[in-house]
Amino acid sequence: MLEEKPWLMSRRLLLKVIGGGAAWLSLNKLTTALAQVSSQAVEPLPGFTGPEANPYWGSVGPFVIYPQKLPLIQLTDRPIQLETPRHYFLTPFTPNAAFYVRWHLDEIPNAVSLSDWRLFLEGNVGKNLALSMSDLMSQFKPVSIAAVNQCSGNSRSRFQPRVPGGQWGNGAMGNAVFTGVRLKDLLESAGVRPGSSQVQFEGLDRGRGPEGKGSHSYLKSLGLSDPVIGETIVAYEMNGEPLPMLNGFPVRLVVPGRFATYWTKALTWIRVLTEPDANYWMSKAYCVPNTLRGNTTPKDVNEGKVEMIPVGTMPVRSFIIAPDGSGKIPEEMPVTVRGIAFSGYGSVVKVEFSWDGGKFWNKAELGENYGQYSFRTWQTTWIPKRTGKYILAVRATDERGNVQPDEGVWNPGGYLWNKIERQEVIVGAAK
Ligand SMILES: Nc1nc2c(c(=O)[nH]1)N[C@H]1C(S)=C(S)[C@@H](COP(=O)(O)O)O[C@H]1N2
Ligand SMILES: [Mo]
Repeated sequence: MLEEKPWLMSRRLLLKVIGGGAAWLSLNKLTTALAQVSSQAVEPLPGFTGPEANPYWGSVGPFVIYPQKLPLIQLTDRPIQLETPRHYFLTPFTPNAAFYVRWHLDEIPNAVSLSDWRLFLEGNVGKNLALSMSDLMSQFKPVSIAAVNQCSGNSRSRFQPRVPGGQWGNGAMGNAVFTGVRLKDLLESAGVRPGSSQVQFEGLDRGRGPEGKGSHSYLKSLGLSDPVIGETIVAYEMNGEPLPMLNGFPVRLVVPGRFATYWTKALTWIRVLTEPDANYWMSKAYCVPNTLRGNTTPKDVNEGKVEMIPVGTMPVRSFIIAPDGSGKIPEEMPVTVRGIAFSGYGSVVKVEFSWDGGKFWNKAELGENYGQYSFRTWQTTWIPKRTGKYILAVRATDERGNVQPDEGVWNPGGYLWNKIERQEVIVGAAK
């Protein structure tokens, strides 16, 4: 009598369940494929937690799924910090579901009932306002603007020596069309009284904040004489849809050209102040050295030589999105090199591409201009003539003549990185 082998049993059972040899064949293949997947999965993720700067385009972390979101790279879960993977930057607008997420406090709104919610205007105003969403949408003229939202700490993992804070790769940025009402119109409606200096913004999030810093809510302010006040909007739509909860539903501030620290999410209080705002988030966090490019050294910081000022406008940057170095490029094959560029100081007017690490530069073709605060796509065709390793590089110039430098910066907050980006690629024999 044949000895029953457990695997034969299960095979017979499976045949019975699935019914037929063809199914067995595909099941067999599937088992092989699964075995390959699991053997891949046991390989550890690459890391960058040593003294060296992160060499990868993005941050390194697990992919996680949060409500209304595609899988994004997790930096921390309390507070939530999620980075957008590189390939979402092939298009000028970043899908809402792929848009990066950054909060500072852990009690964030999970739901907001629009029947109860109001936007309050208070402080040194002629008349306090409590506006419902329908007031906002019906009493004020809607405006739309394409604008880049970038965290001041985007690319912080490049800093040498390393600095504390979320170790972002390049994906703490995104571009969207925001629709809402002008901050100026709201302020006019409430009536800003004489003697006012700044406007403060507060969202619904609460929490302990950094240990011992006494910062129960995230408060940011803009100077009333700052020209950006005229361009700032209170947005209730992002890419034609309500804002995702994690990106600030029901409304958020959009401060074109400025770093996202001012783009208050779940905005609920707009407060006109008579004194400059000295709260933790203005005077301690998000400050940069008052030097060229916000650059300094650990030594100067330690010796107390550095004057710190709130971070402001985003310097010019550009990125190579494809090719991403993950595959070998065949020799002599035309490659479309693609990416994005932006600057908080004005439209990007030139993007240059180099395939020799930055010795020779050639102008790339610019994509459509969606306004000076938007991502601008660029592309160029490159035909690698020889096999081997190449270092691709990209450099953008804005209308004010700002060009990306080939030096990094260093400051204790890990802000304002805008060094020329490089991408290594391998070109192999075509056959
Ligand atoms: N209410 C509130 N708004 C906030 C923050 C916050 O912690 N709370 N963080 C700011 C910072 S520093 C960043 S980088 C952006 C992130 O915007 P996003 O999550 O929509 O990408 O939100 C800004 N607005
Ligand atoms: Mo940020």
